[in-house]
Amino acid sequence: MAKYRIAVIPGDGIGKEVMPEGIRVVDAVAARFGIEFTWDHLDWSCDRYHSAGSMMPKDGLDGIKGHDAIYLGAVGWPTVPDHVSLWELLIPIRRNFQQYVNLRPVRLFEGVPCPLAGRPDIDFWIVRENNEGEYSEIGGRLYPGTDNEMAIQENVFTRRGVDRILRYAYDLAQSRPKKHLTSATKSNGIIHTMPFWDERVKAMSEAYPEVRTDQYHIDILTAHFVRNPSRFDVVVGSNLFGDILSDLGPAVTGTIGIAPSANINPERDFPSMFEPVHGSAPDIAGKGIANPIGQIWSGAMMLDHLGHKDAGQVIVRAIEKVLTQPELLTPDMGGNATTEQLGKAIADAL
Ligand code: GGG
Repeated sequence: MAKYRIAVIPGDGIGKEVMPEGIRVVDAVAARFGIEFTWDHLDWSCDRYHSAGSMMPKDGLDGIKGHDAIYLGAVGWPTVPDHVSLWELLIPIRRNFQQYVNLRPVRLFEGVPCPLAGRPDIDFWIVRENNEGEYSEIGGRLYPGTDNEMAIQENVFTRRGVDRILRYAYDLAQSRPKKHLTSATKSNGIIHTMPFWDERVKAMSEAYPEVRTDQYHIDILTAHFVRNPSRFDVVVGSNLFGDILSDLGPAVTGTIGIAPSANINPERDFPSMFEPVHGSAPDIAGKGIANPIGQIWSGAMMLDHLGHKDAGQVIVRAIEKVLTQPELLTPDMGGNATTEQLGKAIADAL
């Protein structure tokens, strides 16, 4: 029997509500496929920040580096500055474990109310660079409290970092029927890092002659996401652009609540991490109405990563089935179901 030890970080807000549903569904499919999961629950969160002074213990990463994967809910709460909660928890995990690929599927499911006319066929992947770029600690504040006060933030784009995310995105595009890659840029305004990004895209494209490459400035690209999302196949972007696009993509499919993500360490020398795209949603936290599908689908991506593609696909098919039943939709999809009702329905539909 395949056995896996998973570090579970429910985190904050609705992360604590959707995580039990993710575990319920993964455990249910695991039982069918003869897989055993041991879930090690960690209290790393803003609550811990208040009680113990930090989001996670100092030696926290050492404690989980031998786990097979990390299953995370959501991070952030209004009582802790967002840059503190992110830089003390999510970003150290992504960086120390070299999870440099953030893979985020965007799909319109039957049954989910879509704001776009004609319900276009939407089924593409966003590949977000996850370790460098605009998410950089290089910079500082000068002359605080004076009229000359300034904040400086450096972007970091390395050839190694850019090439490895482009290679991942091109490999993915090459494996898909449409073989189409779109690069997000802004080289007209950001005159050092973005022309460099574009140059590396051009160089990488030469190694993938079958893949059709195009590129758009991020501003018009967001417009195309809204006006014509079915044109996309694989979209690759820097850390910030990928983050923005991967909220916008699911939003045009009706709800960000269903969107999953995988923070992947492709070399597999450290655990990868699986988390919904959404955050802790303080506005609905505690009400039991959060959509658990982003968490559950992230569990399917975890199974896929661990080598159980079939088990992951069974979960996705159960999600497809349940979404066609209006009485099982949570409020973000226009229904009245609770987090638990939807999670249980997916487990029953496996
Ligand atoms: N489940 C994802 C989550 O909690 N995200 C919080 C957030 O602000 N993430 C920013 C990022 O992914 O860079």
